[in-house]
Amino acid sequence: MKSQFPQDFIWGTATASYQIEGAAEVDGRGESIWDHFSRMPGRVVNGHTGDVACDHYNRYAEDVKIMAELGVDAYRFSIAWPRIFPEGKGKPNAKGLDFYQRLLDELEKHNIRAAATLYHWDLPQALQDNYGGWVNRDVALYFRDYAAYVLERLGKRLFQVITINEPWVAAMLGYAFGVHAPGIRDYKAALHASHHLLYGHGLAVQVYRELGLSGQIGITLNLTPFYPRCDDPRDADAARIVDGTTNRWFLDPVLKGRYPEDIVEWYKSRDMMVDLPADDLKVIGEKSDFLGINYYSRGIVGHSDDDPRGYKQFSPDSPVTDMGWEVYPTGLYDLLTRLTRDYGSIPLYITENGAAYPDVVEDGRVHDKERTEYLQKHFEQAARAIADGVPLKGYYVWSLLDNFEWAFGYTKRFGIVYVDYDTQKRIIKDSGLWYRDFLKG
Ligand code: IFM
Repeated sequence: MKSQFPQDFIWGTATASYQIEGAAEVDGRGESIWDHFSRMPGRVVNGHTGDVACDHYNRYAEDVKIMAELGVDAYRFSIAWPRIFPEGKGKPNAKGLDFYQRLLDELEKHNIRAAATLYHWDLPQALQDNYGGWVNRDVALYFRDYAAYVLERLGKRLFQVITINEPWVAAMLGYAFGVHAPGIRDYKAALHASHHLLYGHGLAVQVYRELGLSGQIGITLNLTPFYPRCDDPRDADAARIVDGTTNRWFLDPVLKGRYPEDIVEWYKSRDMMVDLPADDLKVIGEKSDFLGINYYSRGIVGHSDDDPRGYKQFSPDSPVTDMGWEVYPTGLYDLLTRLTRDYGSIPLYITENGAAYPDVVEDGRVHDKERTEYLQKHFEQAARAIADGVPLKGYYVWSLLDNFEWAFGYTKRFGIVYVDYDTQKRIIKDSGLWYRDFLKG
């Protein structure tokens, strides 16, 4: 199947700083909103925190060696803002940056290309305490300064830079629904946050251009295709709204320089719209080199007279992963072809795709047949999309390691490498061995 992908296709794995690094108080790292949130009783399952996680901060060389054994071309990781600026701004912490230099040395030793995400949700707590976090426009400016500091020093070593990971999740789960850090429940605040995250993205793209860096920069969005429950036009309308608030609210400003008019009207009709400076859209729409897509599943939407939003999501009868997310590989094909149809030929990267299953170790092995099947079927749909003309350039499996799955703590395992959290021993799961063999062609 590998031969169905172009020769120069990039195959990789992905992780994020707070989910794997641990070493929360080492070498001058400041507190992040996730350190703070995970200590609040009842916010994370079992009170788990990222204090130790996979201890990747100390074991990064071993983890890079595993990637080399797998044979990946690239590694997508994220840089922890509070390691670089413990207070979010002001005085940088050289030791924090040194860690990423060491990681890059190791990757280069093994010929693995580096793709760095600048923001994967670990906002310095000081920016939450003193400014209200992403609700405040100034935080986007501090993000620009942090991005400039990192890109000036590491930019040449990164073949790909992802500005912000999943602004919908950061804004909505963090500021509207309160299930992620910082745990706020205020929809209007979340709309402001979404705008400032996008503004921060645009500012980072500008910095990248000013520095004359020759790699690629773009944003990663969590994109979910939504399908109407049946052919009732009211269901189609419901699916349009959910697609609009979740997908187009982020795609349109980045790729077309404007918010989707139907959704602006929908928010206005519900008195939920906020003032968003129109001038910012010029910055948000700065030309990106690629679009990163995190795809896990689809949604089924129908109209509802009982729900105040006027719609409801419905569960399918098909198999789901340990997250309760339907396994729906065709959705990836639908999504990729739709993006090319609606947004033109911008190069696409799947920056995350994978599945959580309740893995067990048997005789030193992890027989995660379902995860292997999940990956295989999604790869097939990606190949199908390429054959139909989609400019898909790379694919990062989420995740290299089992890790801290946010509000679910360590109870959900997404890795193609198993982590025994008591001993920190790593075991390449059968899915990882399958991926290795696939990469060998
Ligand atoms: O673990 C997360 C990741 O941090 C962002 N995208 C979705 C993954 C699975 O929930």
